[in-house]
Amino acid sequence: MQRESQLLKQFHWSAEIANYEAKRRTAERIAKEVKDGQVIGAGSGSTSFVALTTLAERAQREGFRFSAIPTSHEVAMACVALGIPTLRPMDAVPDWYFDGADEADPAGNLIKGRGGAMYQEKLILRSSPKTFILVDRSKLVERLGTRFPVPVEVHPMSVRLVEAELLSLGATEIRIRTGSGKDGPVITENGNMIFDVRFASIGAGLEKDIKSITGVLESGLFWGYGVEIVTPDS
Ligand code: ABF
Repeated sequence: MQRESQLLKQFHWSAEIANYEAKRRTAERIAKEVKDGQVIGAGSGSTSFVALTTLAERAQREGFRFSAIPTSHEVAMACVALGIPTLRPMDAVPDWYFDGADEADPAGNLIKGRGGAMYQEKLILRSSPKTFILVDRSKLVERLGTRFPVPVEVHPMSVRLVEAELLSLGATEIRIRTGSGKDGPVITENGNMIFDVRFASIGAGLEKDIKSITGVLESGLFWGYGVEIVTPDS
């Protein structure tokens, strides 16, 4: 028998979860979607973590199993701790996907990537026939960019080129994301850096323009993917 890992048994979300009750109510709305044997794309962030826990609880209570394709190492660890088998994006197509977001506009366009996992998140979203985006009312905005910048994942060799190209696309502020204290740049799971970019306006076409810059792996702008927005009271 496999030896139990104390470390994994102890794994839990690293910080207290803000607005837990609202996140839990949102999670309950999608927990009823999961069926025996399904493969589910599992997003990152605290809302997704609550959703994953809620799904796992339902499966355990009702005696069925599902697998997850996690969008980050952090979510993969949560899956292991919750006893949910994991697959990689190249192993399977998800039946559906859930994730959080930083901003959602009335058309369901999104800014994501505060956790730096937007490449994996977009890969799984685009592979999935159905996506639920779980947000509280504070994430609903009239125009994207109201509160959050657009994260852009950049190969370190290309920072100078990408900066220049982003400015020519109308960027008004570009910051390299850094860790807290004296830490250097945040490095993603793909070995890249993140620019947090403000634009005077964000519209259709910007996502593709950003993506076409040599050295950009992906951005946290999700435009026109037809996601279903789920709120605690929707
Ligand atoms: C992921 O988690 C990211 O795309 C997004 O930035 C973040 C949202 O986290 P939380 O649910 O904790 O606000 O969905």
